[in-house]
Amino acid sequence: MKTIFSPDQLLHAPTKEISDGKLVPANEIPSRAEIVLEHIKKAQFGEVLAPNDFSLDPILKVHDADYVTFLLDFWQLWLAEGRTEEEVFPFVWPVHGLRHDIVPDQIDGKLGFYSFDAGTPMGAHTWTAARKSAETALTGADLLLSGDHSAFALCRPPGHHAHRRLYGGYCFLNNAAIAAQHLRDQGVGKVTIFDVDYHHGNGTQAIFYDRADVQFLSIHADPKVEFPYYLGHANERGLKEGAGYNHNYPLPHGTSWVEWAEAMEDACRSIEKFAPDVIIVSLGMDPYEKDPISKFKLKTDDFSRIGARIARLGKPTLFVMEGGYAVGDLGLNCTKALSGYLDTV
Ligand code: OKS
Ligand code: ZN
Repeated sequence: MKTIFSPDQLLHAPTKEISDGKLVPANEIPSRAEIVLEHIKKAQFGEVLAPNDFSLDPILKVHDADYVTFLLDFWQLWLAEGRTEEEVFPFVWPVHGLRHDIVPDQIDGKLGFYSFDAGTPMGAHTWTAARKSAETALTGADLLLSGDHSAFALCRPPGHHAHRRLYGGYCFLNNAAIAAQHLRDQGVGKVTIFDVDYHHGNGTQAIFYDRADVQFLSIHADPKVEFPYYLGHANERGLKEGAGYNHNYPLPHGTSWVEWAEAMEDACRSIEKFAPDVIIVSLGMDPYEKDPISKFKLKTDDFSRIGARIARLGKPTLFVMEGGYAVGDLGLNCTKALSGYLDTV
C-alpha cells in the first residue's frame, strides 16, 4: 500500500483555536502528519509518494467557485484590512433569518459567510496546504484507477467537515469527497464513503445527500452532545435520488469497542448491499480512548479490527486521513488500522 503526502501540507500551522469560551492551543497541528508519516515509513507498507499536480477542476467539481476564490483570497483581504494577527477567525454568521443571498465584500462578513464555526484558524499558507491535501487524496484515487488495490492518502488539513461552500472543524476542502467525485468522473460507477472519525462527516454527507452514486455512512458521537451538533442524526437518510444512501450511526459518549463494532457490522451490511466499486474510508483516529477531544473508548488494537473488517469488504480502498489528536499514539493507531487491513486483504 502506497502512501501519499506532501510537506506543503505542513504549511498550515495554527497555534491557537477558540474552544469552550477560551483560546486554547491548536489541536490540528503539523506534527500530527509528521508522526503518522514516521510510523508509516517504519512499517514499510510501501512507497511514500508526493502528490501529483492537478488543475483546480476536480476541486471545483465539489466546491463552488466563489468559495474557492474566497480561500485563495482571504489572506490578501485580511492584510488589506490592516490586520496584523497571523490567525484569522470569523465572529459573525448568517444564521436563521439572516440573508444568504448577498455575499459581503468585507473580510469579516466573508469569513462568517463561508464558515460554520470559530474553531478553525486560517493563515497565510492555509490554501496551499489545503490544496495539497486535496491533491494527496486525488493522487490516491488515481493509484486505485491504475490498479492498486489500496492506498493511504495522508491528508492534512482534514476534509470531512467541509461543505461545498463552508469551512469548519479544521477542514477547508473535502478531500474524501473530491476523491470520490474524481473517481466517478473517471468512470467508476459507485463509490462508498465510510467515515469512522469520532465526529460526523457533515460536509461529506451534505455534498452527496441527493445522490445515489455515492453512498455515505458515518459512525460518530451523537450530535445532540457533540460537534458538529447540527447534522449527523440517524433519521438523515438522504433526499430525492439519494434517499436511502445516507446512513448515520450516532453513538453516546463513552462508547467502546463492542457497541462501536455493532454499528460497524450494520454499516458493512449496507455497504455490501450497495456493492460499491471503490470504498473511501474517512479514517479518523479520534475514537481513541486517549484522544484529547473525544469521548469514545476505542483501544489501539480496535483500529486493527476496523482495518481487518474493511479488508473483508473486498473492494479497492482509499484511506483518507481525517481527525485524531492523541499525537503520542496517533502514528501507532494509524499503522494498526492499515496493517489490520493489509494482513487481512
Ligand atoms: C472544539 C471542538 C472542535 C471540534 C473539531 C472537530 C475536528 C475533528 N472544542 N473532526 O473530525 O476531529
Ligand atoms: Zn474528528
